[in-house]
Amino acid sequence: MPAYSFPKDFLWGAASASYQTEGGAGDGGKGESIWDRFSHIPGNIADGANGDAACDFCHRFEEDISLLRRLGLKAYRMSASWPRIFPQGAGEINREGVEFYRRVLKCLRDNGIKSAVTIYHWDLPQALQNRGGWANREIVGWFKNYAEALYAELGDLVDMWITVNEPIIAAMNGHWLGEHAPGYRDYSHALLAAHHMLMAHGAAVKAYRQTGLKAEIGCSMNMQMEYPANPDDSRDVEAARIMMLHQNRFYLDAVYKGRYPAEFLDRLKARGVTLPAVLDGDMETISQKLDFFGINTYFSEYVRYDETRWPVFASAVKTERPKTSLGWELCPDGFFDLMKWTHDNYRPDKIVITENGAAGNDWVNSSGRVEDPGRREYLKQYLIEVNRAIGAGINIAGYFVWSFCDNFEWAQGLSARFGLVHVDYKTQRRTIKDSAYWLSDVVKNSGFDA
Ligand code: IFM
Repeated sequence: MPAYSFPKDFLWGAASASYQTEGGAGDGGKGESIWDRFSHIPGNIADGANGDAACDFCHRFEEDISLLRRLGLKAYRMSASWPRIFPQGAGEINREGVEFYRRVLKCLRDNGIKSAVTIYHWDLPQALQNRGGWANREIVGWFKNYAEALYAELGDLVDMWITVNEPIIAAMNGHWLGEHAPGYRDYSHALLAAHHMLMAHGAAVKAYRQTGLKAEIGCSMNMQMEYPANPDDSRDVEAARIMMLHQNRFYLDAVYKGRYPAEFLDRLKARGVTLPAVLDGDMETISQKLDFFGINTYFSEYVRYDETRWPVFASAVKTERPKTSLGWELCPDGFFDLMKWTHDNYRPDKIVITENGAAGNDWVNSSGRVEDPGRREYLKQYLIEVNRAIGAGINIAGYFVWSFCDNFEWAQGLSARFGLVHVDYKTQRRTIKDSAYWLSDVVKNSGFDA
């Protein structure tokens, strides 16, 4: 038995998302998304790339699925593109889009690979953005209709549903920090968007329960532990506490406790933030019972008090820990703390790690290999913590590496490579990286030695 062994039915997977991989930007009747618009504005993407072609998954999904099978992975997480299903966000459905996803899902099933479909992974139809996007409360209804269409059209082929991917990033990076589509810079606007995303999540779960479908449904939250940079400085200790509220508790309290943390809202209000209007029934909508809770996590943060960073007044500092190519710090012990904190505070029936992984500057060497020891070490260290969490009685049922293939990494463009599989964007040639071969052995042996 391996030193770190996992249950036989542990769900080993890899993840992806529509805009980051599909390409086919104008193909098959797809409408424009906010990312199509945003990525074409000069200066928005670090390397000037966009997702027009990405990994061309649209035309190469069979090859990708055969690689998943070759590696022995049990599950594939992908997202549906809202504007590929409803080019205008609502109204007439695009049959070609539906048929495309049916072909992909059938191919996964034929290869014995489970599908986890994210309903929203950030590519909002531009037509809905033109009507206010996530800041317009009507979006909850638009989203519910879109989710219901997916349940009806694809439900017989899907094994797991994920409603909204990382509401905090879509809301904050897109509406407060201006780094993601649609590119706004207004915290109050971002908080309103977050409230509507959580409502959309809840409305989609509620609608799902009416369908009679048996697949599991959950959400994926972007989370990380926030520690004080200097534990002896009371201002840093307070900054870390506020960042836990901002990053994690705002979302999890809403989903699991049916309320936003009052102390956080009071604090924001006192600092001039306009709070979202929370109407009767909103919190009930948000706090639907979930079949699993998805954690997406990459690093932990060490934060200090920062008087310039309104309205949270906290910012992260770098430590001496090893870093990935994006400067994200390896913090496996923080990953354990995060799983434990989630379990202790919210008691989800089941946790699935729906994203975890490392960016690298990977290339194919002269012998045709992609040597990525940094990623292998990252995966190993983080999986040791998953193993420890399972041993501590936390129900972690699966682990999805972000990402299956290198892909379009949002504001970082195509240069930050997260894949288990290298993609040459000029030729679309795929090369399995060394870390993927290692992971494949881990899956085969249900574990690994130190
Ligand atoms: O690429 C993203 C993904 O779309 C959402 N979670 C984080 C990943 C890495 O930044």
